[in-house]
Amino acid sequence: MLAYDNTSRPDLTQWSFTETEFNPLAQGKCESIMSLGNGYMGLRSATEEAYIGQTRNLFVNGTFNRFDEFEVTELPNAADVTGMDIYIDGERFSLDTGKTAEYARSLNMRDAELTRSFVWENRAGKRVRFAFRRFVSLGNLHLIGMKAEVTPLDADISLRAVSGIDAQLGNSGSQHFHEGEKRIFDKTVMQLIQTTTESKVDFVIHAAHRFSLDGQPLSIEPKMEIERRKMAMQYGCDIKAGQTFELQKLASVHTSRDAEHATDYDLAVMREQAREEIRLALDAGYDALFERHRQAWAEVWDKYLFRIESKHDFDLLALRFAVYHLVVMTPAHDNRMGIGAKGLSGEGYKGHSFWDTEIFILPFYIYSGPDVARRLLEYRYQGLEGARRKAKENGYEGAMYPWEAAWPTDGEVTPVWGAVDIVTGKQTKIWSGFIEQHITSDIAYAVWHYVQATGDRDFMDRCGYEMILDTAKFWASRLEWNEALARYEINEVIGPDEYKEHVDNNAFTNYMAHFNMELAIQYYELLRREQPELFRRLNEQLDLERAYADWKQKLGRMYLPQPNEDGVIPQDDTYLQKQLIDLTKYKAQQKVGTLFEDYNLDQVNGIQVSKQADIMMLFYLLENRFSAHLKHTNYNYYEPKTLHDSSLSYSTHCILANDFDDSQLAYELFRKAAEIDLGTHMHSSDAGIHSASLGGVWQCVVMGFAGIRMLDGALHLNPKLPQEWERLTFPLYWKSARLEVDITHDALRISTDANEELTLIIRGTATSFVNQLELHF
Ligand code: IFM
Repeated sequence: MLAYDNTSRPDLTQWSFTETEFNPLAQGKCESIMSLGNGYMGLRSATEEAYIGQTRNLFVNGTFNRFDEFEVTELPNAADVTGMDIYIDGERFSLDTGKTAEYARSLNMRDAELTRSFVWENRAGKRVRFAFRRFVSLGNLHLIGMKAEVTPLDADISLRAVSGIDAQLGNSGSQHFHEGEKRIFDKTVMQLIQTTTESKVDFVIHAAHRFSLDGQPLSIEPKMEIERRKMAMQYGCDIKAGQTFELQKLASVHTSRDAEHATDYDLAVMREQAREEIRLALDAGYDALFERHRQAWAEVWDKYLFRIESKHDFDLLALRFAVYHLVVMTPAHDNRMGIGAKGLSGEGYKGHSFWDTEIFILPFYIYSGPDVARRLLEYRYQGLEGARRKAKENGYEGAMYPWEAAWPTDGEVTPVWGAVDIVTGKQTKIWSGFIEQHITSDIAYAVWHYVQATGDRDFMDRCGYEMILDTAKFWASRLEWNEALARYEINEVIGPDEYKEHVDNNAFTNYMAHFNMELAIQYYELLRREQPELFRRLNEQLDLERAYADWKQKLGRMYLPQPNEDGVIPQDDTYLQKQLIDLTKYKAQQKVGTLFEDYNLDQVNGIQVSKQADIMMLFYLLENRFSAHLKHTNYNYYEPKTLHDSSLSYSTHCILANDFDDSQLAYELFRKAAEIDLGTHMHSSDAGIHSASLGGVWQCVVMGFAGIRMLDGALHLNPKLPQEWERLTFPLYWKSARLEVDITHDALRISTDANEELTLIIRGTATSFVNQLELHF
């Protein structure tokens, strides 16, 4: 059970949510949605004591390893430092036994701290209050702080705690680490050094404890244990009724992938520095370390300062939840890393990056933290090497970005085999890595979007032109000439709607490829005219003059699907001829994917049913190429056939519903998007949170209800608050000026420190101002 209000901490209203009952059968939910992290590492919030059904995960961004040649590379699950077994009078504490009262596990997003407390009664009837706290530091990216307080309420107890570093875990059975080296220093500091088996990334993990009784420091002689892939310390203490015993555990993680070791790496130096760091952390203690972390988060919330005044407290909570996880999952510290489709909160999608980043998450950073947006695009720039290799291997030119990406130079890492085919009993083949190709133009689009909004010419010169020009080269080589129809086509693809495989002329793919080439033509001409030296260099590198002639020749003859007599744009060549079935049951489903309980993917391919926004995504990204009427007609055709089985679907539909002035529907769709992880479905997040959908929640608010859009290089605002809301305020970066936007039903106020005149298009009218703008509707 989840509660969204916080009665015991009114200061945390709309900042925290709580699990009010421990459910051993639904541990994945809170492990994921309450996961902690700092972009460097992500820690799933599994309980200290072990239960069947839990998943203990600690991922360090960028540390990909390939188990063997039959699997693709993935983020290895590092050794667990959070496990702790507590024995009361010899009985192992577990919520599976005895009685539990006053249970609450909360994520305080303001301070990024996980807390858990309850009163547990053991078999002998002794009641003990437990309180756990935990954070993954934003002040020091390598540090994890934990604290456990144990207070016997009505009788003395004897306590034993076993706590250590456990590397006996893996990723669903795959073990990514060599056994490694273990040592305990001064009966205090545990040190584990392990190396990944294929990528040879060294991990140095430390953990150490300190204790107090009723606030007085306590020294306890431990019993030490070292076993295979595991080490632990055992501590014992007698506690009188009413006394509080506190155990603090500080842990740290360093790897040879860390940016500071990129050029000058020496394991001996790293382990010594890390050991010194944990010693200092132990001296400082949880509270002091937490204070530094809390201040770092206060700066985050200052930077992304937004407010929603709504009839429903849930709405602001949901936006904060989205931003909390976006910060936790994003490697803002290192441009060699991307964002995983599940962030760093679970094994799902193996830590790989998809178009989720560029199309769903990047807009949040473009408009609220452009420095981070640039780093994410630099990651893709470094990925050009793998993208060029993929193009070559497939017989194309230029850069063909991988559908799933890991370390920048890895190239394509999409696995080949997936879920069971209910008809054949075999595994279903995952075709995305071969034929879901729109990612290439999605990345080019993102570069263009970023530079239009920020005006970052330096990024364009260093990376952006090359990315757009080389991706356009890929598309030109990818086009197929249809002699009978005298046009260029793109056949045999998967579009955004993954329920349609091996289709010809997916509208989204064709239009976006066309956009990519069109952009390349414009940039080619601009560079040639205005930056001859850069042009010369890129021309030499990419053979641009030949490519330009090719683009010019092909662009005008490219097939862009047009509306039929009913005004419906065919999603692909055959979609509109496929079978229509009654989808009522699946539209009303309580969990995603129920269609596959009745059909296999081959059969689904033959039905007019969609997984997610496809043409709708096209309307959103290239919105001024289509009329409002056409968009609405197509929405009415495709939405009833869309099961929103991908978490990427609701937010796009929400934004379009807003554009159609259906603000009630838009609000309902916003809620659905927000509830994918934060809602009460107890299994939707088992494999990790849904990164794209969290970016989508932010987009529902800013691109949807505030109506922000970048069109033809201008910033448009078309605010339409839902009836439930009174007010919306948020920061917005536009061409390096920071704006504070404040929207109510009858007014729009914008303020900025930039002393230059700004021109924005507000509800269709160009409006200029310096510093302040106030408009009443
Ligand atoms: O990128 C998405 C895709 O659109 C739908 N399936 C899941 C992927 C990762 O989130």
